[in-house]
Amino acid sequence: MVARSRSWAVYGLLLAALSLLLAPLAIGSQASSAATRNGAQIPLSEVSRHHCHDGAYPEIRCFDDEESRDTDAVTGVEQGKAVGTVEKFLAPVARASSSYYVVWYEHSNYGGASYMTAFSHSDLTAIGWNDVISSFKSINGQRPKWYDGAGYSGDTWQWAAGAWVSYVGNNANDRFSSVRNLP
Ligand SMILES: [Ca+2]
Repeated sequence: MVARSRSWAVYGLLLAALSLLLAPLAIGSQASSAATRNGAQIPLSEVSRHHCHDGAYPEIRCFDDEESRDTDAVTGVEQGKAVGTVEKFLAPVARASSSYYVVWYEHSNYGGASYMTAFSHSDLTAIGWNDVISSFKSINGQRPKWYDGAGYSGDTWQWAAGAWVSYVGNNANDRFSSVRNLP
C-alpha cells in the first residue's frame, strides 16, 4: 500500500513536470508570434533588447550575442517556414523559398541589440523596434525598403542591394517604423 501511494506520487510529479514543459510549447504554437530568449519565453516588447531572428516564425528566437543568434538562425531552425542563409557561412543552406534579407541594429556601426528577419514588418512597434534602428546589413543580396510610418507609409529610404549601412544618417536615424524586402 505504501509502495503504491508512492508510485502515484511519482506519477503526479511527472504529470506536473510534463505540463510545465508543454505549456510554453502550446503558447508558442499559436498563430500569433511569441518570443523566447535562450529558450525561455519573454514578452514581444523585449525582443529589441537582444539578438533575435524570426526564421522559426511564429516563434521569435532571441540570444545574448550575435554569434549564438546566427548559428541558431541557420542550423537550429528545423521546422521554421523561412530557413535562410547568412553570408559568413560558406556552405549556405537553401531549403525554403524565402530567406533572411536584413539584420538591423540598435546603434550605428552594427552595435547594440540586433534582429535578423525573413519577413515584412508592417509595424515594428509590435516587437519593440519602432524608431530605434541606426544601422543594418542587407544579406543574401537582398534590398530592404524602410518606411517612416507603420503600414509602409510616409517617407521611405532604400540603399543598394546587399548594402551594409553602418549609419543610416541623421535624417533616417531612429525613424524606421516598417520594412519589407523590395529588390
Ligand atoms: Ca518612424
